[in-house]
Amino acid sequence: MFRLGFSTDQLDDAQIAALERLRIQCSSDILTMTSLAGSGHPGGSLSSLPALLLLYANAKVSPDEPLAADRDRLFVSHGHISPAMYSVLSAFGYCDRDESIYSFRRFGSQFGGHVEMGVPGVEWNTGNLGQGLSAAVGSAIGARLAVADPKKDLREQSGAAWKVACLMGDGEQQKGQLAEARRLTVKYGCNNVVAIVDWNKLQIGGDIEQVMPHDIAADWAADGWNVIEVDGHDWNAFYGALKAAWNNETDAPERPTVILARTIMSYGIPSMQGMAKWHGQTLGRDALRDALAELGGEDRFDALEAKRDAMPKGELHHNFPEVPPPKLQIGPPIVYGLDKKTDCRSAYGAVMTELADANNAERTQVAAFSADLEGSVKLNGFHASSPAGFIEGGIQEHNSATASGRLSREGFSVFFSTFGIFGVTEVFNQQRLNGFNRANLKLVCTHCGTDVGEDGPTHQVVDYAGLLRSTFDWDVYFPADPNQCDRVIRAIADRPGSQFVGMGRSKLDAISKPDGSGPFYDGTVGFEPGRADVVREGDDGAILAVGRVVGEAVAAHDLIFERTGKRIRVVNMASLRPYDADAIIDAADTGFVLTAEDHHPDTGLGGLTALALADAGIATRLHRAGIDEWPGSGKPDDIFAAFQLDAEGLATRVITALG
Ligand SMILES: Cc1ncc(C[n+]2csc(CCOP(=O)(O)OP(=O)(O)O)c2C)c(N)n1
Repeated sequence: MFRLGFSTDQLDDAQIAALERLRIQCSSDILTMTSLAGSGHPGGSLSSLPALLLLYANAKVSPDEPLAADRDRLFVSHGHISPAMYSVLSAFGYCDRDESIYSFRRFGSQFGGHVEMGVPGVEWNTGNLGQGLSAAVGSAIGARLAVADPKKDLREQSGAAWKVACLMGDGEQQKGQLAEARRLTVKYGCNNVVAIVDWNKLQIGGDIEQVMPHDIAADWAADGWNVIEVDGHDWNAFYGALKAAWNNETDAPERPTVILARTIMSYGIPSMQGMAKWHGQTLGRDALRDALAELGGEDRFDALEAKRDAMPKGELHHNFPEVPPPKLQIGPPIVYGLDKKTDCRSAYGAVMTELADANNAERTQVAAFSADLEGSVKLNGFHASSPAGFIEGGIQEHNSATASGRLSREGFSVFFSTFGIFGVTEVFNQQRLNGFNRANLKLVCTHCGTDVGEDGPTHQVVDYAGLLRSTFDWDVYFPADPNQCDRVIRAIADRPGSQFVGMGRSKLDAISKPDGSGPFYDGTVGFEPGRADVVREGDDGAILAVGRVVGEAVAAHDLIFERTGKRIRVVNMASLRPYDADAIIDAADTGFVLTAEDHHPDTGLGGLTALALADAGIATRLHRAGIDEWPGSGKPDDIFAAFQLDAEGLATRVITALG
């Protein structure tokens, strides 16, 4: 396998000839696979090839151990250049060359339309432009944390366990998330990052200056990066720039470096060069023959077409490698008594401080991102105990979502906390892709629902549980009180997968046992995803409640009994995914079900309950209480009363419904 490893200052003729041979092989593969698929992106793939070839020839990566802990991490952000990525990975021995060509974009193949981790050597699934650098900086922070003194702020330290590269498109530079990522990279001293822009001056719509005028070099420089411009088709010049950036042999070695590689779209095929239409258009059979002749490449279309046609019918699989979080010291629960109210976020903060104390003394294992809301999300204790592990990402939630998601695939337990409106709805696509990337992120959001103080509808997120439940990956939990919050956080701290925990801002009473002898969630009751808890027994009807409304439902249970003598079951549905279908079906046996939530009832617990009952073929009386129109500014208690979600309102709903 061809290898340089930055071992020479200058490439000699033999090395350049070897790189040229690889370029022609990969260019042929790019043209052939896109023609066979009848779709894909040849233009940017061809211009991005030199960067990819130099990266795989020099970085510390190996097909023998694609996930080696100390490998360099190579990210491709403009995921549409998957043909280039697959051709280079096959040339370097990561995957089967023929299969990458004939099965490209076929259902059931791991060689997906955009860069995907089913192919060994791919670090992160990309395709939605502008996110790759955020993943790269997440990885780079992991490399810094791996060698950092946990008791000192990362910014006061240097060193990194691995290098990170991120290759991007030039049209892609228009995305704002890139600026967020640039700033975080500089803030945390990640000079272990090398960014490369494939500066072919074209994007789908034509000239990048026509689509969106933008001084790319000035932007990177303004955010504190070293900027090197280079001819991306001059092997020695590009190699020299990459080596200088990689080894921090620049005038400002403490800074990360971006290489703006001037390239030509569809490089190597004169009849296609410099034409935007080849961004996403493929060649027919005859045109392919001509293009391969121009390139000097081998024409293998017919043989591979036969293999493509002989492929068995594909099966759905996303066989992405899992990288679980570390096993942690979790510690015993903190039990909150009935004598005083506590907000769930303070309970969260208390567990986080304990996790930091127990796990981050020698080296950082738990990290937490904030978005300029450290005090509000109660991460101050964690920050004080674990200065290195606390990452303040600023008001840059898109970047923080992706960066924290990626960091969670680097062997750390990673939390990201902000208000629900900013952690989910603001950045839904980033969270969706964290799920698709098999991240292990713990997204713990405070100020959920209408429980945000008096901030009003812009901040009252009542439409987010359904968003997360509509993905295929996210688990969704809403603790009912500070005790359950403590148990939930402990349960997920070292659990793999994407997990969301939502809570409000207010102080709450601990849910009591039915006889009032102590908290329902005492030290003996842990949290199990997918398990609902009957907190009050009853067979005259049932309230299924979630989050802060559970306490109101418990109080409603007493009011209803006092007024009618009826016993209404109250079920805490804290886990909305996975969810407890049996608890819902059992509740229907009572003949009347009221769902109650601080959320849009169509897309939260109410909708879920309707589906669960319909799936089970059960007809029952179902009422759904929730926030069923834009709420408004006001005290959470007043809003609850207005939407009949307080104890009185729930009791009235039930008594009226039961006649
Ligand atoms: C966030 C996002 N918006 C739009 C697209 C659709 N899209 C795919 S490629 C592309 C143009 C990218 O241009 P550039 O980065 O210059 O890549 P090149 O044309 O050089 O391959 C667009 C708009 C996308 N993938 N992601």
